[in-house]
Amino acid sequence: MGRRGLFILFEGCDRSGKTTQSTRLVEALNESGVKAKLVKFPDRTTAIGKMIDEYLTQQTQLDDHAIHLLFSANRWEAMDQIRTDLESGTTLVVDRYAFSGAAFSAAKRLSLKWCKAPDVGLIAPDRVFFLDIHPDDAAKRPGYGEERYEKSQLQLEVRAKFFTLMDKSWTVIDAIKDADQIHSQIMTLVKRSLDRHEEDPAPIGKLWT
Ligand code: NYM
Repeated sequence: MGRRGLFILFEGCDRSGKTTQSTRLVEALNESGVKAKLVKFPDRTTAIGKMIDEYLTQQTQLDDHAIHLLFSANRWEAMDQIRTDLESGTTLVVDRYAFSGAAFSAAKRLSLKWCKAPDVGLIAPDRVFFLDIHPDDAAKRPGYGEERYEKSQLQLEVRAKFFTLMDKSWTVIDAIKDADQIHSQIMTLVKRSLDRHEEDPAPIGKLWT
């Protein structure tokens, strides 16, 4: 059997360029012969995802704990597919994950320990790119402010929470740079991870265990 795929994650504050960079990375990997697929959280297409979308677009109100658990459930419902894809050799490029879950809810003053608990045991990412942008710069980007959470003070607190969640699998990328430059920086690092994985494959890990 061939090597499993890698789980590459993009995290960051709102409008930090995650969607642009994750989409470009998938395209570039596929073009270079590496089978890759984009996964996005929240996945707004499922029944749980629709509830999340209604909350984010301010059509409904929910208790902070309840929405936190829905975000987590939205990841758990995707685990079978994620495992199947990784095991079949597909590299997954994931746009947000449990770190967004913990950072956003903890910034709303829920305890970080409580916030992490429902996501313990999810499949762990192999490599995380944190697209770092100051909230004042993010606020200048198109579309900012339309959804819940897109406010500078909250984003500052979210950014601080992300920094407490980082470990050695994370790379902080200066997201104010030009998109092409960021893309080539990430592509170089991902190629290196793929080469290392080819020589010395690691088993699929479990998050926060
Ligand atoms: N968000 C995202 C959370 O609060 N918890 C989570 O677990 C996840 C995955 O939802 N402001 C927040 C972060 C964003 C918003 O993200 C939706 P996007 O990437 O704009 O669809």
